[in-house]
Amino acid sequence: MPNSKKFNSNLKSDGPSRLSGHRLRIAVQRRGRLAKESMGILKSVGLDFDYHEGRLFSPCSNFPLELLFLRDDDIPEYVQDGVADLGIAGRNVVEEKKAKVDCLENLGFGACRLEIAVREGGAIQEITDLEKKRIATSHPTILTRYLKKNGIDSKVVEISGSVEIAPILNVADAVCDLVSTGSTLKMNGLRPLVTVLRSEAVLIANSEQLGGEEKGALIDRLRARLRSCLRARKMRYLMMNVRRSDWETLKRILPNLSSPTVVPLARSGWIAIHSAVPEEALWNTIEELTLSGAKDILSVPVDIMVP
Ligand code: PRT
Ligand code: ZN
Repeated sequence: MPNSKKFNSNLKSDGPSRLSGHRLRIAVQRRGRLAKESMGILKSVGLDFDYHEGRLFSPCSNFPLELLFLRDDDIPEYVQDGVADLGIAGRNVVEEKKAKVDCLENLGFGACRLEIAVREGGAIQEITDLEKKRIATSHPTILTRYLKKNGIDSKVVEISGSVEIAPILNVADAVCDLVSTGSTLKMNGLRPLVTVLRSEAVLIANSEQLGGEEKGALIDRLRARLRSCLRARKMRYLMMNVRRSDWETLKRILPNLSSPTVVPLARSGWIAIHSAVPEEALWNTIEELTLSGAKDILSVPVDIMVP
């Protein structure tokens, strides 16, 4: 990720009224796999806007920003050309379009892999077997770059959709397509051979195109909100009651990245502990805490985490 220093971080007089003449435009997918979550993440950072099918723009009522609804393939170029200041698109599309944009944040949704896949039980067993073979893909730029880097001389067959049926139609010997669950490959008698790219939705911007400090300050504000929400999504807030005498042992179980809050209880010799823990470690932590004497454990989701 490029760093944010290209943008102005000075927020000392950043009130929306002072910046009322400046409005950001963010391009998001109109409909498709990223549309709902793109709008969802913007709502989760407190932005209020309406979305109606068929609408091109939607203004935000409580932040100087408007949404521009596009096909995902067009988003990187529109951001590159300054039609939009920001965009949300799959990393695969950003790289495929070779857009001159900065990826500001990984957004934690739209995860998939661009995989080269081959016929189950077929002659192609390893990457070197792809030499002189035809590979169908809707990502010719990324595939060509990958083949060149690995010194493999294959023929790239560009296809715009339903890449997975190319081997059945004998249009290609292998495919290079996006995979999330893997069931489409399986249904078409294909198996993944190698991962060419890992992708997820990313927030993009073109810092060269941004005019003035004000837009930079608005982008900084939006990024800070997004980071607070993305950080929070990975955490849970744990509350529990413990004997004061058990606290030294229990302290070691709670991850040191969060400093726990200790509150005295009316019940003599007992304290309440509150602590944020990573969601991935939640159950192991709860089990360890229980074994070490913690009682009345509650876990609640966290919406926002500002360090
Ligand atoms: O209309 P528009 O041009 O805006 O949308 P689109 O139809 O071109 O794209 P869309 O909405 O299908 O995908 C948008 C983005 O979602 C992609 O660019 C990826 O970044 C991301 N994404 C995440 C995926 C998948 N997962 C995915 N599984 N995009 C496509 N697929 C397809 C894949 O091509 C294959 O056909 O799903 C199938 C495989 O899925 P599994 O679950 O069977 O493996
Ligand atoms: Zn598309």
